Amino acid sequence: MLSLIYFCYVPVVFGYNTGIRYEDTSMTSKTFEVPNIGCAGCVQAITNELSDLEGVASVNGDVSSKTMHIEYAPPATWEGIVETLKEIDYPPVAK
Ligand SMILES: [Cu+2]
Repeated sequence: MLSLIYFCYVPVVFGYNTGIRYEDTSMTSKTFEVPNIGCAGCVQAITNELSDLEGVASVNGDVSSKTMHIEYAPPATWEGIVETLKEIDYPPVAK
């Protein structure tokens, strides 16, 4: 009986935690083009730099479309991300 209760509660607890996490962080996702992307190494360099920023949750890129996708929450800001991209010579353009 005890084990049955345990199994019933596990999904409830996980679902609850996930819900709270999404409410507390106002996650923003943005897709943008980086014309200077020329190969997978460029995407990797951008991914490494942006992943180092505090608040950045995920970075993905596609070489053929020269497109990056980022998910972030405070303290990361779009302005800060743009600033970082300019510093490493991969300025973004608005889609
Ligand atoms: Cu490259």
